[in-house]
Parts: sequence; structure tokens; C-alpha cells
Amino acid sequence: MLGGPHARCYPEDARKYFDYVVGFTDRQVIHDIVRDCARHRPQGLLLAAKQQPLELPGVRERWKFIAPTLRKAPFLKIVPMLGSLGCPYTCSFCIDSVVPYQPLDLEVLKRDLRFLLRTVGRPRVAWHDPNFGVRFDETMDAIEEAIPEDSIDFIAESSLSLLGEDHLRRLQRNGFKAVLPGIESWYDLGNKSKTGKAMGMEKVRQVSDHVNLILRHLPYVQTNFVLGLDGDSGPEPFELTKRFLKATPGAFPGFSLLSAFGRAAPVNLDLQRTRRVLPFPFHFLDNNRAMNVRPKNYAWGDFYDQVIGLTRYAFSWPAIGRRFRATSGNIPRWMNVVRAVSSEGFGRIRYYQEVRQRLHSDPPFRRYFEQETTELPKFFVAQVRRDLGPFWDSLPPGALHHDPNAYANSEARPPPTPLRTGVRPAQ
Ligand code: B12
Ligand code: SF4
Repeated sequence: MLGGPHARCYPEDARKYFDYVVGFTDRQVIHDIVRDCARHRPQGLLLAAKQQPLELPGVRERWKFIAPTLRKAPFLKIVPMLGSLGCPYTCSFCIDSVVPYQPLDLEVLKRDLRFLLRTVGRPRVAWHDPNFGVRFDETMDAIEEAIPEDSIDFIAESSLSLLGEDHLRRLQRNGFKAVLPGIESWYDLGNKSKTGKAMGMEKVRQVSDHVNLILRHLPYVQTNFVLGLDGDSGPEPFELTKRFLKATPGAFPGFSLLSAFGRAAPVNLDLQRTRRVLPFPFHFLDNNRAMNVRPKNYAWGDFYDQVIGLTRYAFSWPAIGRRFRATSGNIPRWMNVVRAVSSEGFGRIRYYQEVRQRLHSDPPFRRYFEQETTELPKFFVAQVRRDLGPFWDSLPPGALHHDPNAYANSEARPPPTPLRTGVRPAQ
């Protein structure tokens, strides 16, 4: 049985290898599978509940899994929690834009926080909600009711629109140490940044002021950007991000190359229909090692030149120094330095430079990017082989290939039917 993001985004691929491929899952789905309990070959059975479950096991129930994982964490030991699922916003590239926002039970949340405080000295909790604090007051009331002020360190991914000064004060009082707002683009998605129709330099100024305000209340801010969105063209978006970093020296920038994860997002259907999705193996789909969407307004070489320029700027020694000085607290300061000099900063500059150089000098490599061939360049095959080590020989034949247009192609076919009564197929 396979569930999780791969099963949800690439069911056509997953069913080649698994008897059950599961999307949203609730007790009924599990019950159906256990009752059916059969081998489904040559293609696994697709199953899904209509929506995300209304309740999930809390930290106390998951503690037997969380505790051994924390023991393995070398430095920062962080407990993952969820207060909600889905998101009310509609960023077209995001898996949660089509999942209705749904808060989870606040009583479970309170019980879990009390449990953590009893069990761990000073816990660190990362809220893995796609967008933390949509129901801000209810959630904060629950936290304040459950535990004393500032007794747990919290990390959360929230959109800027939820991070006004009143909210920031309350977050600060309650031990929030890091937030990760998504800015994504200077030309789009103004609603989630609270910048409305502002674009370009005007949006840079507004967002920069806002992030500097956050930094006055919370020690760590990571601002996320998506590079290569269709609204971007020419050097300007990259130059604007540099201006933003200069004006907001304390923010740590997280850059993602635009990626289309199968069925994850509404925009993927259009990207597949217009044949803009490249068949990079799943191994590389981590928002960085490969960009599997052909950019609309850039040639590959120009795009990588811009990405390299921006990454170099963001992780140059002067920028690292500025970030160090603009950040308070030892852990946030040094974390920023370590991230910049590790595979996330320096490592990516080296990697992108290698890709850029091969686009210039390695014809089979360039042909793959230009969608003139689907034969995976040796450069990428070698990486999978190296990363898998002894597991390379266990890779099933064909596992490095998938249909990048499976989502669009499936729209033309009737939905799959259940193989047995009582087992519901995915919608
Ligand atoms: C939290 C999160 C993380 C956390 C995970 C921490 C952790 N230990 O869990 C962190 C920050 C570490 C992380 C990292 C990464 N992530 Co992430 N992450 C998420 C996020 C926001 C929420 C996932 C979640 O827990 N949801 C709550 C659960 C309850 O919902 P669910 O996952 O949909 O699960 C339901 C079903 O899928 C099913 N189900 C799930 N598992 C199983 C298992 C079985 C057996 C069954 C039957 C059912 C089942 O039941 C659940 C209830 O319906 C998702 C976006 C999203 N909202 O889905 C991205 C997401 C999963 N991440 C993604 C990516 C790309 C990454 C990174 C590669 C990013 C990077 N550049 O490094 C890394 C990869 C890390 C890794 N090694 O796998 C992508 C995956 C795309 C894809 N299809 O492959 C997603 C979908 C975001 C996106 N870009 O669209 N991530
Ligand atoms: S605000 Fe964040 S979680 Fe919500 S749809 Fe946009 S990108 Fe996704």
C-alpha cells in the first residue's frame, strides 16, 4: 500500500508497484482495504476518501514514533504538529489551493501541548499546517489556555496576510521563534502577502517593511520564493529579489524552482496540456535539483544565469555578514550561516553552475531540456546511482521513467472502476 504525496500526485506511476494506492485517507478507507486485503496486479487499486479526515492522531498517540526520531536528530529536536489542513487561498501552483481549509480539534491540540511540556524539557514544535493561523484567535486562545506563556518554542509557516503587528505581538508572547511566509513572486499572489495589486518595486518595499517588522518581534524569518513563474520575465524579478534582500538583511531566502508535481496543483493540468512538463525522474523533484517545467519567458541558459546570479548574491559573504548582524540570538544567527555555506547555499551555486555549463557544452543534456529527447542524461543517471548506493540494483526496471503528462492524458479517459465491491475507487 502506498499513501502520501507521491500516491496523491502520481497515482498512475504508484499503481504499477503497489496493490493499493491511496489519496485522502480516513478510517473507512483503511477499513475497506483491510477487508479487501488482496493482490491487485498488474495495476494497483486507487482509493480515496472525499476529503481530508476530520481528526488525526495527536502527539500523544504518535509519541512512540516521534521519540525515536527525535533521538536521531543531531542538533535541533523539533516535534511536528498540525492544527489545520488545507488553505483558503488559491495559489495555483500549490497542492493545498484545492483542499478546503479545515481546523483540527483544538482539544487534541491542547492535550498534546500539555503532554509535550510534561515529557520534554523545553519543547520545540513546528506547525506543519500549510498555512498556520488562518483561525488565528481560536488557535492562539487554545495555546494560551493549554500552556504558560513562552514555555514552548514554535515555528510556523504563515502567509504575510496573517502576520499583522497585533498577531506578531501575540506570537512573540507565546514563544514563536520562526515564521516562514511565502512571498513567491513580485508580480502575482498579492492577496496572501497583503499587498493587493501592488507589483514590482512597490511590492518589494511593502513586503520588505513587513518582514522587517516581523524581525522586530520574532528572531527568525525565512521568506520563500518560487523562481520561474509564468508572470516573471527578464532579469527584473531576480533583481527585485536582490533589492528585497538588501532592504531586509535579516530574512533568510528560500528559493524553489517552479516544479509541477503531477496532480498536485490546478496549474499542472495546463502545463501538461501545453507539453511544458519534463520527465525528470522523481528523484530530482525536490524544487532544486531539477526544474521540470519549461519556463514560459526564459531560455534555459538565461534562466539558469539568473538563478545563479541571485543565489550567489543571497549567499555571498557580504550578504551572510549582513544577515548575521541583522539577526538576534545565537541559534538563528548561526543557523543562517550554516545554511548558507552548506548544500543549501554554496552547494546549490555549484550545482546550478554545473547544470548551466552542461546546457552549453553537453548536447544530449541540452536536448533533454529542450524536450527533443526523453533519454535521461548520464549526469542525472549517475546521481541516482550514487545516491541509491547498494539499493541501485533493487530499482525496478522503468522506475527512472514516468509519463509527465499522465494527469492531462487521464482526463480524456473514464475514471477507474473498483475491482471488488465494497472498495471505493478514487474520484
Ligand atoms: C509538512 C511538510 C513537509 C515537512 C515534513 C515533515 C514530516 N516529518 O512530516 C518538511 C518541511 C520536512 C517537508 C520537506 C519536504 N517536502 Co514537504 N510538505 C509538507 C506539507 C506542507 C504537509 C504534509 C502533511 O503532513 N500533511 C498532513 C497529512 C495528514 O496530509 P497528507 O500528507 O495529504 O496525508 C493524507 C493522505 O496523503 C494519506 N496518507 C499519507 N500518508 C499515508 C500513508 C499510508 C500508508 C496511507 C494509507 C495513507 C497516507 O492520508 C492522509 C490523510 O488524508 C506538504 C503539502 C501538503 N499540504 O500536503 C508538503 C509536500 C508533501 N512536500 C513536498 C516537497 C517537495 C518537500 C521537499 C522535497 C522540499 C525540499 N525541497 O526539500 C522535502 C522532502 C522531505 C522528504 N525527505 O521527504 C511536496 C511533495 C510533492 C510530491 N508530490 O512529491 C508537497 C506536496 C508540497 C508541494 N510542493 O506541493 N515537507
Ligand atoms: S497561501 Fe500557501 S498554503 Fe495557501 S494556497 Fe497559497 S501557497 Fe498554498
